[in-house]
Amino acid sequence: MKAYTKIASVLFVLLQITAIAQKKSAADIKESEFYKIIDVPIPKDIILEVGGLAMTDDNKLGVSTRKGEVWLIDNPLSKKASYSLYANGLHEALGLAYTNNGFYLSQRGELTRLEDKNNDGKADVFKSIFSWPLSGNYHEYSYGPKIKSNGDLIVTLNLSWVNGVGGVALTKWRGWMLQITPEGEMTPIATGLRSPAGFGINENDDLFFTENQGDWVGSGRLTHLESGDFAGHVSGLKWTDDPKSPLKLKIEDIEEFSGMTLFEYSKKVPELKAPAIWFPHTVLGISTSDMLYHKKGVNFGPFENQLFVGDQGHSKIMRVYMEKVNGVYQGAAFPFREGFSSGVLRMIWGNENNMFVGMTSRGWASRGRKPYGLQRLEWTGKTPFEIKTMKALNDGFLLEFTKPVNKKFAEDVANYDMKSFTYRYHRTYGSPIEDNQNAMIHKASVSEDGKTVKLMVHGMRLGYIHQLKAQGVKASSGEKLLHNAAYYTLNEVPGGVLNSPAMPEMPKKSNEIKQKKRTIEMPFTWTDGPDRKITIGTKPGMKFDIKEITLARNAKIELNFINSDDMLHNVVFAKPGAHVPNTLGEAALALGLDAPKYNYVPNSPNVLYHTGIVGPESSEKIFFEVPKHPGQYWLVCTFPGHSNTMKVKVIVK
Ligand SMILES: [Cu+2]
Repeated sequence: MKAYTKIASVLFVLLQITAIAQKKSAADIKESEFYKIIDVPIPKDIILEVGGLAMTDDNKLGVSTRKGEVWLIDNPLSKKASYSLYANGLHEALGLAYTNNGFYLSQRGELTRLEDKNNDGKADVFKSIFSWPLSGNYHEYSYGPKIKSNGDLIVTLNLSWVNGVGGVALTKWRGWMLQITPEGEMTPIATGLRSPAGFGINENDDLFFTENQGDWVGSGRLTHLESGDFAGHVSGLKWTDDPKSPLKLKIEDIEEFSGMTLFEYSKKVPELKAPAIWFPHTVLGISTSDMLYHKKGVNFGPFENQLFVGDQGHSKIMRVYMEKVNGVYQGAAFPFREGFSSGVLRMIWGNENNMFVGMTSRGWASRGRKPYGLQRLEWTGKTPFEIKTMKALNDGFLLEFTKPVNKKFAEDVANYDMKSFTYRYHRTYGSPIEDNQNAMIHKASVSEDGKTVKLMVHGMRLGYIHQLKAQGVKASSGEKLLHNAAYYTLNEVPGGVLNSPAMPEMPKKSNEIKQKKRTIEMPFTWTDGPDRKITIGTKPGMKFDIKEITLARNAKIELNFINSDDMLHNVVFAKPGAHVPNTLGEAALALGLDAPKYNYVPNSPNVLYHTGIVGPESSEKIFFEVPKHPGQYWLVCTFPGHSNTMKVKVIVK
């Protein structure tokens, strides 16, 4: 996960907390009526950078940490929750599971079983179940285990990261999901994984993992993995010549720039698995993490059998409804709950129907500004008015609501809006939104009981994400939808034949939009060239490599922005004002699906000049004239989530 690509700068973040009181968003306030976030107290001397969570059979909450400790929390629901150290000296424990054999956890280089034989509350057995080689590369995170119904243990291994190259598999089985018996027999299951911090198993023993945007990964996504599957990142294919590998596909079998989407390419390469769910980048999170099934019997509201997916950068949890159509998993992702105190990494069901949420920001400034945290989410007993499920039909979608709808509003097609779009499959980091097209809701009909609405849609497209906005739909009581957006990934339709008329061919608009405040060629009026050339780079932890710069008023500047980081960034020269950087960051987020088209730069009078969005290991030069009025201006990155740490004071004299 992205957070782990950054070196912890905990102290820096701590300083920030004192400076910035956490602001509650409007969504957070509305959501809290239905789902309450409650702190689990953490003693001051414990740095609980949560890596894994597991409930024991005597209702203690086990927490493993990046620092290599395992804590047992007694009475985790009470204000008097008490902590005891169960184990320490472990190597970065980013996953934890509990069985009647004790705890299992992943360390960087092995799957380990812990047991407390003499019952003194501390582990005395540290048994290595299976180990894998390490190169020493900082990015070799190991996650899990999750446990299959037969007791086998599943782990996932993050790719190494090499600057200038991207995700690589420096050692055996990096980029893979492995199945390991409690006796230590290992079977490789699937590859193509890049940063598989989140994965899970449903009640049918089906395996899924979540992925973050990155090289070969256009946006966050959830993929169903079966033996022999290839999920898209080529580097793990390095190990397919091992006799144990269930697939033979090679790195060179995949074109680096085919111009295709992953869905299209998967029709060409049978091993390649298209995701069941896409999470549009910055719209539904930026770094998907853990997944948790709403299992039967948990008293947590109307979403039984659905899936919750965490997001680290946005400190929130999304909700997913999945269905199997023609044997293929697909479905819809919805916003669910935001406002957690740090980056959401782990979720687990506790006793008494609480969801525990374990967090760490790792200096990768998550929206929740604390460096780490442990909270729980509690259903208040009130049912929100939500789109509960969204199912694909061959000519539209079937929506089920949590409460009966007002028929008049729900049958008015003007109260809906639909678009479809996709991402490109290529070795580059991320992908812009491709081929965004309007669809048309042709007819909306409400069921007798008012709980379902059938939408007939023109312009549905296989392999595309369908964004539904149901902004005008109200409950029969007049209540508005808590969240009116849904994102359905359409891989298949029932019966196999799509029966949705195509939209009339629109004149193809170029994806490139000319932005007046971005000048990438030296103006021809600068006959003597720039007065000054400056270079700005990036540092780990979402920072620029300078904190302050002084510029002469009216000077002609050539600014070279070199992004040596592994994320996307831009540079925006902004007007004075303490709140300007964060205001611009929020305005960029509000651009939604259009953000990439505008380089994540909002249309605001506070923006004076800017670069395009610059990928990892890339650069861009821009040319501008320093304003004539002296003052303290800004250079800020407006990519969502970055403006808080990525800013430079510009003193104009
Ligand atoms: Cu940035």
